[in-house]
Amino acid sequence: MNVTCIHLALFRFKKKLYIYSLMFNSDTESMEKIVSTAARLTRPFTVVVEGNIGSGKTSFLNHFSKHKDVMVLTEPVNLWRNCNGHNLLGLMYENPVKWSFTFQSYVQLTMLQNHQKRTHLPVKLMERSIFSARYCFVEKLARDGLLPKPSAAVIDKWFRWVLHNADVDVDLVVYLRTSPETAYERILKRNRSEEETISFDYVKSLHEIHEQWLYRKTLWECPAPTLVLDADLDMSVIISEYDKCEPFILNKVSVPLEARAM
Ligand code: 8LK
Repeated sequence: MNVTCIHLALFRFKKKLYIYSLMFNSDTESMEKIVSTAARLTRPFTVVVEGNIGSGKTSFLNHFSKHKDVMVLTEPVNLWRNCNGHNLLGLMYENPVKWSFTFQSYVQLTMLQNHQKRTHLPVKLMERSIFSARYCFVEKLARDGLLPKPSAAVIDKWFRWVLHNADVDVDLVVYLRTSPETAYERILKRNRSEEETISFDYVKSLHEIHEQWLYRKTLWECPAPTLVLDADLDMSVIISEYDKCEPFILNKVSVPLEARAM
């Protein structure tokens, strides 16, 4: 057992001990307080929002960031753009053969940091995850031969190690499902400087990987039940779709095992 495992085991043990001590020692404390303390000490209901580039994740997160019970964690793009002064995102798009491994290693680390972030709020809503990092983006780069096989193997080893040794558990996946055409149109419209080189073909094949993973479920494992939203809808209409899925996100209602588009 290594040091990280011991720390993790010790933390879980202390947590349980504290909850038991509350339950057995307090005659005045109400059950409600015990339950809320236990909830605070355990992981929040964790939702990850997945989808192609340009699928509208930012609008979705902005919508839920107004909710008092939800901690929103956006993709750490600013970190990717400035790793000790280096714009890794820009370098990756400029020269993927040279920089994909560096960029994806950092993405994996920053995603793990987001999974590990604590909150006293009952719900944590993350933009993408360590799962899409490995299953969609690393996969795409490896398939295209832009990430050499030995480099992809190292990222995969790290990923598997993390799954077994850290808490990256997810309770719900929201898949913002767009057509590649709509996603590409939105990418062109937002005009992010690093993304100038993205081609329609790239968006199309990234779409296909998302479909296999989260819609058809023929690729990889899904880390949690999936809610599929029609994210092609216009902004004026999509708000009502967000509202419809609110009870699932706030953990008021469980998602049926095979939930499809709402
Ligand atoms: O999402 C912001 C930009 O970063 C977009 O151009 C796609 C790129 N990106 C990537 O190449 N690999 C990634 C993510 C984003 C997110 C994860 C988890 N992996």
